[in-house]
Amino acid sequence: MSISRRSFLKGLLASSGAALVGPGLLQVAHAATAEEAGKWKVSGSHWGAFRARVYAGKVQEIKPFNVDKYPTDMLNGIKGIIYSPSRIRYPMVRYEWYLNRDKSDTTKRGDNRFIRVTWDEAITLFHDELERMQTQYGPWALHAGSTGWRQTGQFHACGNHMARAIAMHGYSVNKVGDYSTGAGQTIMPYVLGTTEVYAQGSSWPVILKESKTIILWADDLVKNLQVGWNCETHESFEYLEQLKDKIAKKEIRVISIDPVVTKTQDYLDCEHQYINPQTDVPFMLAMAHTLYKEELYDKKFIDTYALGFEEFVPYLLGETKDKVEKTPEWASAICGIKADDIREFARLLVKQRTQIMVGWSIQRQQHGEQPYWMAAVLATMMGQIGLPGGGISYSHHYSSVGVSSTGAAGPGGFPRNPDKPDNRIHKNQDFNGYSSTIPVARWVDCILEPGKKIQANGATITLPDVKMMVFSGCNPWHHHQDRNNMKKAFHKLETVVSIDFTWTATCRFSDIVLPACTQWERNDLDLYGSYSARGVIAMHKLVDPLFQSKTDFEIFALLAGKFGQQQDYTRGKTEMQWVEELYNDCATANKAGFEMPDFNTFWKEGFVDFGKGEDWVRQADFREDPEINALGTPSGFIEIFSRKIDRYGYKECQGHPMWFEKSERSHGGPGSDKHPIWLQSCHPNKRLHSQMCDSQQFRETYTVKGREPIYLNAQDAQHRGIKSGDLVRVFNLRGQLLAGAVISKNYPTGVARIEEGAWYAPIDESIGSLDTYGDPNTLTQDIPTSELAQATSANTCQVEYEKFTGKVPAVTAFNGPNEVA
Ligand SMILES: Nc1nc2c(c(=O)[nH]1)N[C@H]1C(S)=C(S)[C@@H](COP(=O)(O)OP(=O)(O)OC[C@H]3O[C@@H](n4cnc5c(=O)[nH]c(N)nc54)[C@H](O)[C@@H]3O)O[C@H]1N2
Ligand SMILES: Nc1nc2c(c(=O)[nH]1)N[C@H]1C(S)=C(S)[C@@H](COP(=O)(O)OP(=O)(O)OC[C@H]3O[C@@H](n4cnc5c(=O)[nH]c(N)nc54)[C@H](O)[C@@H]3O)O[C@H]1N2
Ligand SMILES: [Mo]
Repeated sequence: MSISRRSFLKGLLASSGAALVGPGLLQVAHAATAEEAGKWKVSGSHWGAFRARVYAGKVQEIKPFNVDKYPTDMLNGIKGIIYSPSRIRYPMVRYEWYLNRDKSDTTKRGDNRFIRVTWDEAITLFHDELERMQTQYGPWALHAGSTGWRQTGQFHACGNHMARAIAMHGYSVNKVGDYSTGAGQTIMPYVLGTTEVYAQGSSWPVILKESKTIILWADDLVKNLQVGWNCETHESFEYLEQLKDKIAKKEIRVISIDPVVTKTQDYLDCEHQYINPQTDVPFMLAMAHTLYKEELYDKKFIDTYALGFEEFVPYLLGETKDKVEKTPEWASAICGIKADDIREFARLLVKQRTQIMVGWSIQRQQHGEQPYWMAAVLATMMGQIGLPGGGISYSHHYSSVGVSSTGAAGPGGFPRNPDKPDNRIHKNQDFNGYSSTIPVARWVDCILEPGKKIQANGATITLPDVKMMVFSGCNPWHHHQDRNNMKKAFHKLETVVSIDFTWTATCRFSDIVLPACTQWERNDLDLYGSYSARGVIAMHKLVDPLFQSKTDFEIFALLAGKFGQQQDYTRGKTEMQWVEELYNDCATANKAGFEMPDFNTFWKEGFVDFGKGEDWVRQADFREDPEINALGTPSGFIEIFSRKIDRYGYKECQGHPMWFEKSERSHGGPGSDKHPIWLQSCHPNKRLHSQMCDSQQFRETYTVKGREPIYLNAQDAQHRGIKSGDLVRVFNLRGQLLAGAVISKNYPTGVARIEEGAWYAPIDESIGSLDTYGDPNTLTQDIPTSELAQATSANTCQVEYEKFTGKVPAVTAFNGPNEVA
């Protein structure tokens, strides 16, 4: 957290009033009629906070939480998660592995043949394998670090449970970064001084009041604000509604720069600037060129607040590097926007107060660092950074960013680290010359190319020889790229352990699978409103853990028990004692600004609401005094040129933003002769990644012939003899899948979308096997953004598709393991 943000929060705390406890929920409970038999309980999820009616030991009905005035229809998918046919019922072990352990035939991994074992045997096997890694190899052989979108709830945050238990046993390989913003969070500290992607943005009321133009750059707010990191209450949608109104009244112009007509554009009824995929940098460079040539840029702002413009301009003018002048004519041929339109757009940016909002998808492509850096340079030339309603943000589509924060502290979580690090069972910290920390998206490379040296953010990383992986709260057989490459890697792994509540493809490719329970089968608490810190919500256990599932807390306590440290792991406390303690700690932290009721009152009422925060303008303090409120960059100023990055000497991320051609690109780019269609794998409209894909009835509201939809352009489809509702085979040299055609006017020629998170469903475990449901990562490539971030490049992906005419295979994703008796 930057200093300015911290002092902002402090200010808020000092001026805020008392918290209120709402009576609404109890009234609802008392009002329950006979037809509504049962008890209303409060809980939540990434899709929204809610109340659930529980009767006869079953969740019967779900209604949005009081505060949530814009609930999403994904609440209709919740019951289907709890009662999914894919639920993991018992601890299971891969049959072939059960017989032969680390000598097992790993090419059979993924054949989905499993045998049921008792909890005690499963935990013993898990523990034995951890022991074997530490004694036979060393800490470099174990990677248990990959984390993802674990369910809401601070105490049960499953990554913490795994991390703590594993660390109490010994050291292991760690990771940095994440799949969401790997490139953005690495480049932006060099440029604007914070990750930007996880920073609170200017408040919506300020933007609505002051902005005359809003640029949505690859930014689908309406789709992506449906989910939040904490229990979401969708406060942003109130402002989106006001924005829609202002657009209709022509008070604000909103332009969406996107190859696709987004859900946001449809909702707001705003303008669209089409752009060829992956070519935002040429468009930005040409606008910078126009501002420079026409002397429309803010020289004074650059002089006062930025460094390195002199190093950048010669590149713009074609005097250095590629020796190409970045004229609108040059850019037009790449990005597909007419040169005159580029000039007009540039003039518009500086004509009046303009707020740029950048989404994250364009940094999830090869050289994803560049559009982020270049957008900051453009915003610097515009000179509006730090002004109300002006400047640039990289986070307004995420977790209620832009809803002003109350400044209240949220509840803490279960501790990730051991209380007594010296008590580790295995104290060996010798990584055998390998690096102990890797960039998160490079773990498959470790398995395939151990010992290889790569560059990452100024360091040299030696990829460790990983032999065992443990996954909890993440689904790498959804989130990682290039399934067939992953199969090759998994042939080399000795042991894979998965802890999940649903039988994902990751479980299918594991050796030991442990059934966790869902968040609705345990007691917890969480923040609601994410960045707004709107309140604290109780997450009442709705039903007991189904089948033999257990909470992650219980599972890892059992593991710690195997090495005699259960008491240290739990600190001798039960679930409810932990929940109460986290609540009380939170109340203490908020004492100065918000009075919170005692725990029992909170638990009975179900929530504590902190009210609304005060409006705020991002970077206003820096604008006011760049010396006192210096940015977190090496120089304290905006860095158009980064000496530090320049000194790394990287090829694909140099001292200032540049255009690099992609390894694959549509509209005449590399690879488009054989595979002309750009496949984007955006975030799902009706899921959170792979979560909820197993919610059967809800899934059936969007599938086509039981398959994941592929959204297609009409001309492209017609050209291939395809109609909406047809099954299509989508393929490239990396893989093939079946999907159901949905022709949509929102998609331009050369562009198709399959939403990420569709469950991987291969016919069998062989390499190249047809995916019967439609996971886009069957087709994506596993290459880094650059030597700087080493982040995922999922959106650099070309494919071809055809009508599927063969014998239609059944979908293999959702029926759990084939149990060997
Ligand atoms: N092609 C392509 N790939 C992408 C992306 C893309 O845009 N395109 N986006 C990337 C991004 S941004 C992200 S964030 C990742 C997301 O990748 P992940 O975070 O791995 O995706 P999820 O589907 O949310 O997987 C979470 C898993 O954890 C399990 N789980 C949830 N809660 C618990 C719990 O309490 N205990 C246990 N034991 N398990 C639990 C769920 O059942 C689920 O299987 O995907 C990345 N992959
Ligand atoms: N409903 C829902 N919401 C979510 C999530 C979810 O799974 N479901 N996941 C959450 C998470 S973990 C994350 S990381 C965020 C992801 O947030 P983002 O990464 O921002 O979201 P995406 O949906 O992948 O892409 C946003 C837009 O970028 C456009 N786009 C893609 N490539 C290009 C390009 O080359 N140029 C231009 N100009 N536009 C391009 C797409 O067409 C799309 O409209 O969303 C969060 N919100
Ligand atoms: Mo993400």
